[in-house]
Amino acid sequence: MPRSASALLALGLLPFALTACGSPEEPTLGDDALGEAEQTVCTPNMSVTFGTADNFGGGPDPLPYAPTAMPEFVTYLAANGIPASQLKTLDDATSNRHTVATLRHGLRSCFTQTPFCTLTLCAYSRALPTTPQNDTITVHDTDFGTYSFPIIANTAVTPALTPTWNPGNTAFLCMPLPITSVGDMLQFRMQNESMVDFIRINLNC
Ligand SMILES: [Ca+2]
Ligand SMILES: [Ca+2]
Repeated sequence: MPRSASALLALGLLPFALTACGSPEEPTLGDDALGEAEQTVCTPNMSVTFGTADNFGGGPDPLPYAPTAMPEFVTYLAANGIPASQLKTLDDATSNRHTVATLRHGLRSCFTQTPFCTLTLCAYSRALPTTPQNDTITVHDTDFGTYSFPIIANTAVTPALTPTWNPGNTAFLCMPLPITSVGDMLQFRMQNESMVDFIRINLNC
């Protein structure tokens, strides 16, 4: 029997906002990221927000595993040359650190029409000194109990997601995810001279 979002909520596995969404293009800097599920059934257009849309100001945002990510992913990164000392969480303006977040999106039971549904990940981000121009966003898949972290998306911020990415630039960076490769969770990593206010995953069917 597929786990419903309400069942996951009862288990405490949805510590974020779950709302129907409109256009995925614009951030909504409102009160929709306060950690309460407002919708518990699958609809054609849904979004899940991680962190608080507070214009980079209110950190640390409430995220599971902040200020890093789930321990198995932190261990994986360390084994691949990125020690925990180089990681940071949302709203952290420290340069030369990797923003990481574990995204327990709770949407998997809604992937009923794949590949007709599309999944998009957006990060409201700001470029920091000194060389953000070469920064990238990498997304790893993770299933409960199977802690391997295959990369399912890896995109340079510029020019793929925005034409320019110079210190002080702010943008809502959106990238498609290969929905058939997405399991229970995702691991987000943005390196290394950028900061992230909040992350949003949009499901459109
Ligand atoms: Ca950089
Ligand atoms: Ca924030």
